Order: sequence, then structure tokens, then C-alpha cells
Amino acid sequence: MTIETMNIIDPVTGQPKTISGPADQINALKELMTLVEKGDHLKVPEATQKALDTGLPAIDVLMNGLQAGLAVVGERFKRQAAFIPEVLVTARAMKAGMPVLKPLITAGQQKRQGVVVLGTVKGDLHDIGRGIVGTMMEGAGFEVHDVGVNVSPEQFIAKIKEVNADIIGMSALLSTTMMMQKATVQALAQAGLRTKVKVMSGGAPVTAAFAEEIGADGWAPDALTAVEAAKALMSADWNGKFVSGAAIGEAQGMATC
Ligand code: B1M
Repeated sequence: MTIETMNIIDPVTGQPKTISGPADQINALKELMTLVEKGDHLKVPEATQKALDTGLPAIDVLMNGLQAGLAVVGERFKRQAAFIPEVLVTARAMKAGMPVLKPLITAGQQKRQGVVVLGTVKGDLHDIGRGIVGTMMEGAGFEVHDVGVNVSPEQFIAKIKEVNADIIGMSALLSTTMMMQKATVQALAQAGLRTKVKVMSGGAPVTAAFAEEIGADGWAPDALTAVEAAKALMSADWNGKFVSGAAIGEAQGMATC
């Protein structure tokens, strides 16, 4: 069997990373990554299926194909070598692969873990990472109510009451909107809901220290460990202490996503 390698930007750490594997799998991932990078949303679904057909797990296709393509353009955006229209086109292409992967990620879960209200906080329109967190949580058996982007504390509260949520999950991608997570926690307290609902905080600029400081119960740097943090918060053993998805992931030797 021929082994190929491919260089990607780790979507979570932003650091370069080399992955290797059978040539057909790596070539399928390279093709998918390039299509996302070029923003070819029409060809992405078929290329996503092609990558799955090589035997790659859905998570690998997500991380090393779809997310890797977005990370290339994200890195250019950071150095001002790409601009918003290109990022939007790439984001649309990345999202075009999700309907192919979602049924595989969410299949076969029977156990109901808890009810989650998930949203991107007010002022923030980034929805890709939050969408992945929601898909992974559904895959792990959570009932997820995704309330979208630009969600005010009042909207979070209304949904929490409507669905009798166990967990609120807040995502923020901008340093300027992180503080809306704090405002949302405060609004929960004012509404008398803080002891009834567990609070999870996340998004690229959000650190564990920040999450703990604003009074969240849990935090995770990525979607896979977000699931573990949510499970830990729902566990009968949870002692009320702050839960770090990163620490759980490290203890379990998990990959990031
Ligand atoms: Co924006 N953007 N953006 N953007 N954008 C960033 C975030 C930025 C880092 C780029 C940069 O310049 N370096 C920067 C923020 C800097 C900062 O404040 N720290 C930035 C900026 C500045 C802006 C604008 C202000 C640009 C402008 O208008 N001048 C503007 C703001 C608009 C607004 O929100 N009000 C803006 C707009 C946009 C687009 C609309 C063009 C587009 C969003 C499209 C969309 O989401 N539908 C966009 C994009 C795509 C990006 C980058 C390139 C990619 C973000 C992304 O989707 N990453 C980003 C640069 C980068 O990250 N490289 C950038 C992939 C995704 C899978 O990761 O979202 O981090 P992420 O989610 C992860 C984890 O964070 C975690 O799990 C996910 C999966 O692993 N996670 C959680 C997320 N939520 C969680 C919740 C949890 C737990 C874990 O618990 C509840």
C-alpha cells in the first residue's frame, strides 16, 4: 500500500501539522481541502462522499478535509491576504459538506444525555464552529436546540424556559463579543435560572480562565471535548466544580475537532 502525506493547518491550534495515510484517503482529503479553499460549494458534497467512500471516518473527513480547507483561508484572512468575500465563499463551501457527514455523526445514539440550548452570542455572526459543536452533541445523544447567531440574553432565556434546558452553550468568536457571554450569565442569574441551567462557554478567543471568571460551569476548546465537558456536567458525579473539556480530552488522549 502506498502511503501519502499532506500538510494542513490544524483547525483548532492554527499550527502546521502533517498527516499521513493510504494514498487514496490522503488524495481524497487533499481534493476536498482544495475545493473548500477554492470555495467550490457545488463539488464539495460529492468530494465529501468520495472521501468517506475510501473508508475514512466522518470525523477525519470533517477535520482534515472540510475544516482544513477553511483553515487555509482563515490563515490568509489573518495576514490580510484574503478578504471577507473570499472567507464567506469558503465558509459556504465548508458548510456544503456538513449534510453529508451529519447523518453519520448523529446516527445510532439512543441514550438521551440532556437538553442543550446552543447559540452564538449577541453581536457575533460566526456560526461554523457552533454548528459543529451542535452536530457533535447531537451525535452524543444530546437534544440540541440551536438558536442561531446574534442571540441576545433574552432570546437565550426564552428558549431555555421553552425547552426546559439543562445546559446553555454560548459561542463567541470575537474578542469584542466575548463579554456578551458574561452579560448572558448575569441575565440568567437575574431571571432566577442560574442554578437550574449549566453554563458552557466556548469559541476561539475564549480561554478556560475567562470562562471560569465569568461564572461558566464548563468550557472546551473544540467540538469533541465540548461533548465530553457537557457529559461531565450532566453526570450525577458532577460536584459543581468548573469542567475543562481540554483537561478531559488530554486525560483521554483525544484528538481535537
Ligand atoms: Co471572522 N473573524 N469576522 N468571519 N473569521 C475571525 C474569528 C478572526 C479571528 C479572523 C482574524 O482576523 N484573525 C477575527 C476575530 C479577531 C478577534 O476578535 N479575536 C474575525 C473578525 C475580525 C471578523 C469581522 C469583525 C471582520 C470585519 O467585518 N472586519 C467580522 C465580524 C462579523 C460579526 O460576527 N459581527 C467577521 C466576519 C466573518 C465572516 C462572516 C466573513 C465569516 C463567518 C462565516 C460564518 O460563520 N458563517 C468569518 C470567518 C469564517 C472567520 C474565520 C476565518 C474562521 C472562523 C471559523 O469558522 N473557524 C476566523 C479566523 C480563524 O479562525 N482562522 C475569523 C472554523 C471553526 C470550526 O472554528 O469557530 O473556532 P471555531 O469553532 C471551534 C472552537 O472554537 C470550538 O469548537 C469549534 C469546533 O472545533 N467552539 C466551541 C466554538 N463554539 C463553541 C462553544 C462551546 C465549546 C466549544 O461550548 C458552548
